[in-house]
Amino acid sequence: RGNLRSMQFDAYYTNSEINAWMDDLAREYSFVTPIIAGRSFEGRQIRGIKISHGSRRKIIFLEGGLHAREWISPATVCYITHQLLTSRDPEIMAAARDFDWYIIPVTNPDGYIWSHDEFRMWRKNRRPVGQHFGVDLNRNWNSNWLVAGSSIDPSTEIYAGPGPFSEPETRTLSAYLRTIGDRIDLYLSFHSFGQLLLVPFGNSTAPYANYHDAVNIGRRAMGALSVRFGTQYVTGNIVEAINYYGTGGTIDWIKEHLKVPLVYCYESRDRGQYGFLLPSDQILPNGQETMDSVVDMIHQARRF
Ligand code: ING
Ligand code: ZN
Repeated sequence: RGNLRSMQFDAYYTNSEINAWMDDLAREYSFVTPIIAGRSFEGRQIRGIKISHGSRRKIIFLEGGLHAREWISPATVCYITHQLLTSRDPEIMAAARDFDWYIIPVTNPDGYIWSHDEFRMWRKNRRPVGQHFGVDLNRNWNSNWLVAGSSIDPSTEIYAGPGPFSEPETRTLSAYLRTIGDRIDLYLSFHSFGQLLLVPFGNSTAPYANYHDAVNIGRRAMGALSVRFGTQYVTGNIVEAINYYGTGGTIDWIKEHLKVPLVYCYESRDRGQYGFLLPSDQILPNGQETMDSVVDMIHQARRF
């Protein structure tokens, strides 16, 4: 498991299997290069790959595994990567060629490893805080930090940390993103679960410049997602779609500080039957329908 030929998407992969697979990809394809987008609290690299057939093209950024227990997220990011590299579908081949793809399957490696080895339902990173552990990396970004749907109590799942960007994962990844931010056309953050497509912001329904375009593109893409298996997603900002608040999240910072035109957070399958424990036989269908939606988004964004 973990090597190029055996990535079958019929099981969830560990952090080291995903790393081994990325190493294989970089060896196999001349246009794939390893990237290091930051480091974790426990000192691991935040690793990814770049797929690039040219220089300084517009970027599509895929970020997975910010929350440890949402295993379908790294799996989906790996599936999309696999499709970009192996599909014979002309639209997918064109998408792979026409953009620089920056892909990070596991943004919170310490947490992901903890979820595999010690406690399946772990969400946060692994920083010790007094008697407790972990900062919620989707509340730690420097955008409306601690304003809503976040906590200063380290015992909670939504602990925002002692300050904005207090955590190495968010601090180093945001610094990396700043170096390429002006070229990012589309940023996709993968979470689970709920079958939602979220747009910024986490504390307000007030529309911003291209809010309506972003929602319309998202809705149409979710129509494309539903074609294959009938899976229904709801599109909207976090307040409308989930009906709770949450600030200091990745997508809000990307929108506010990098001004990326299209920024979405997928909340993948399912709607709660299995929740975070989505059976591994859904990795493939979830990946396929998600890929369908990404292809549609790119199709729309090209004309945007
Ligand atoms: N959901 C996200 C969470 O961090 C979210 C929803 C997205 C909140 C974007 C804020 C910003 O709560 C899960 N399942 O992690
Ligand atoms: Zn999440």
